[in-house]
Amino acid sequence: MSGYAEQKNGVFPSVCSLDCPDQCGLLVHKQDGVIVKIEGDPSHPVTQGAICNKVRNMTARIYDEKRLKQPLRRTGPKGSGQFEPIGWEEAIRTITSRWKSLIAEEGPESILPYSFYGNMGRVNTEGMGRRFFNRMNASELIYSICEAAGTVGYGFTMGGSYGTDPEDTVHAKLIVMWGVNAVSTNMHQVAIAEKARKNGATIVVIDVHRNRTAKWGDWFIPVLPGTDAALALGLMHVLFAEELVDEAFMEQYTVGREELREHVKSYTPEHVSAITGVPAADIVKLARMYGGVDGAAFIRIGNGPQHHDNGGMTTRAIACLPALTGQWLKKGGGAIKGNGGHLALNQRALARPDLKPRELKRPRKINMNLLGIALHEQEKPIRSLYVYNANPAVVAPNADKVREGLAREDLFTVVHELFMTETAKYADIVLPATSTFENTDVYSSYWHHYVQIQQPVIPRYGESKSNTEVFRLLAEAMGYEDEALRDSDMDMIDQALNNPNNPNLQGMTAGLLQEKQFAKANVRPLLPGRLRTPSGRIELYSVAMERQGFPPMPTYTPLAEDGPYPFLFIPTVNHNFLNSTFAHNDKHAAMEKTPKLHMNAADAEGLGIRDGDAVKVWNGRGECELTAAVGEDVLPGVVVSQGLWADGADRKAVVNALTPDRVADMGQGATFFSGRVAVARATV
Ligand SMILES: Nc1nc2c(c(=O)[nH]1)N[C@H]1C(S)=C(S)[C@@H](COP(=O)(O)OP(=O)(O)OC[C@H]3O[C@@H](n4cnc5c(=O)[nH]c(N)nc54)[C@H](O)[C@@H]3O)O[C@H]1N2
Ligand SMILES: Nc1nc2c(c(=O)[nH]1)N[C@H]1C(S)=C(S)[C@@H](COP(=O)(O)OP(=O)(O)OC[C@H]3O[C@@H](n4cnc5c(=O)[nH]c(N)nc54)[C@H](O)[C@@H]3O)O[C@H]1N2
Ligand code: SF4
Ligand SMILES: [Mo]
Repeated sequence: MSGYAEQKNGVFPSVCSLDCPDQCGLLVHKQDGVIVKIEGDPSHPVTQGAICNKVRNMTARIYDEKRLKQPLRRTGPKGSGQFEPIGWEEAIRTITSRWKSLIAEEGPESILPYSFYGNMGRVNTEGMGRRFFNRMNASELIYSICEAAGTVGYGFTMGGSYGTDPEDTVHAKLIVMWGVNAVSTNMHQVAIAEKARKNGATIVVIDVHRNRTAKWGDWFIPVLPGTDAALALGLMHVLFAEELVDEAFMEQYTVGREELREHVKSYTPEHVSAITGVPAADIVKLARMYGGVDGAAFIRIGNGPQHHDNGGMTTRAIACLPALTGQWLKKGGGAIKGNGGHLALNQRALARPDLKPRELKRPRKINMNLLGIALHEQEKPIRSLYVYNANPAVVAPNADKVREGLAREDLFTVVHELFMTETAKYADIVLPATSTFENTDVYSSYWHHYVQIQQPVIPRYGESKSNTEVFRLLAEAMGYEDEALRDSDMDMIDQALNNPNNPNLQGMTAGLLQEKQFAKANVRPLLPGRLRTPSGRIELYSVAMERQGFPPMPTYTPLAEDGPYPFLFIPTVNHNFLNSTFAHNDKHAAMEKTPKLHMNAADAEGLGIRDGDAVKVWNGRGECELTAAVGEDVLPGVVVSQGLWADGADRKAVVNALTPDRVADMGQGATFFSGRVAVARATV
């Protein structure tokens, strides 16, 4: 091992573990055994020493006095946050004896693991935990809360999560930030775009909110929520009509161009303008810009288009644009929705689905977006929930339903956490988690092409343990004897990197990463070459979609009905938190000040709301109280909040109390941005 953790003083290489595309290389400065400073590693080729404000202030989180130090047992009502400390042995015994009787009485499906990427380390997210619950044959979770809809939609067009190498995008002459608040959520894409801008590139931002990214761009195009597929089709209409398409490229590398040419004829700029709220002249202008650019055009696709009822199809539609103008052969041209496919690790080796007992039938699958509904299931109730790397009471849709479920007396809940989150407050047993600076793990970005290693830089905090350590203890106490449940973290890193299905990782080993800290995967350009679509080409027309009951070509479908409320509600994430992470740290909360609701001045005036007023926001699912930010940053009829805050002592601030638990058109994805709300001044 590195031995960094034992050294009292020095500067040690590390990697940011947060669920952020940038996956920065870090340098951790230690004095007298504690971290005194975290900065960017200037030798990292993509992140180049720059890091965000969140992580520059990370020491405030690592050493926050509110961090959990020992296992706890609940003493008060669920949700009250009253606990008493217990020892690890007792905690593990309590959990496993409960599980043993549940398995005997109701079967392993009565137990549900719930996790996400609070820590992006592959071994701690996709390794031992998955192995353990596979061995148990517990209910399976469908990991759909983030980018599932768009991943499926983009995949129909492009064959998987494969996009442009972001390092190449410095050569682009047109950069479109499409429903991505990159200044806050992908700052190095912004840094690269800044360099491209110095070389003459224009930056266009398509969003529902004049946010930091919109203000930074050259041209902001406000669009009505959930209408981007229509906008993409309108652009295609103009590209075909004005012969701005690259026929030779389409002929060689796509299927369905003639069908698409015919199909988009009805999406005239006037028709699309009526749907999207974008003036027809702007649709024509953008299409001419995109089709006429002298050089490469690059589109960064964010969560905006995909966290909607129609998110899969919308992403699929946007993903067709680069093919129409032959961008995939230009250095820096194309698109990034997610680049996870390029760096795919050996998932099977990590999760070991083969550990499932053969004699048992495959367990049910539960969509994490429907946790609230699942916890209310009567017939085969979930009796135990094990939560790690996630905070569903705040981040999951229809959060009040989730919290009602968590409050069930007959649900045995274990939460492994660094902080007393809203979710942890409902636990029967809370286990303290290490921070990733205390762990060994491997990281592969879903945006850039580097793989990195994390070696412990500080000793464990209090009695905390990493996810993998806890699962090894649980496995032992359950009496599971499989060798795979005893593998070390380094063993799992080796197994994960050895992926015969991904030639890009050839030569990538734990040893190499220990020596170099990071290494670039050997990713070749997508074209020329065969894509992983059924035809091997970019699919403008998709037979696979047709077979699955979707329209085979990109199509605009309006959002679902969502009750008689006047505003479309877009609850996005914020600058100083990472989803709900940091919401519990006073320093980060203070940087963000207060949870706001952005609304149009005309709407505010009609309701007698002034800037800075406390407002109540509600619908049939729940309510919360935010501070009005009145102006011209959103279109009339739209309200936007930023940040996944916890409830305060005196006000409700969990925006997901309002969000729909419908699933998107594809991938059973989340529809956080397709809900409707009413707004009024809060009475004081
Ligand atoms: N600072 C910070 N960074 C983060 C995160 C964080 O919480 N904070 N979260 C991380 C995670 S897990 C992820 S997945 C990524 C997400 O990063 P982004 O993709 O940037 O996600 P959001 O900030 O939700 O941005 C979605 C944007 O889409 C806009 N939008 C909403 N609806 C629509 C629409 O219908 N059309 C269009 N065109 N725009 C729309 C919103 O106004 C918002 O600006 O960021 C990661 N990085
Ligand atoms: N309204 C609305 N809701 C959203 C979104 C949105 O844009 N709007 N975004 C959605 C998206 S894109 C995502 S990805 C999800 C994110 O959902 P989550 O992944 O649940 O997000 P976080 O709030 O970051 O919670 C992660 C938790 O894991 C804990 N943690 C960190 N490291 C470790 C570890 O090593 N071990 C253990 N046991 N715990 C650890 C952290 O302390 C934190 O409390 O939220 C979704 N929810
Ligand atoms: S949160 Fe993102 S930008 Fe900030 S340090 Fe981590 S990887 Fe870099
Ligand atoms: Mo996400």
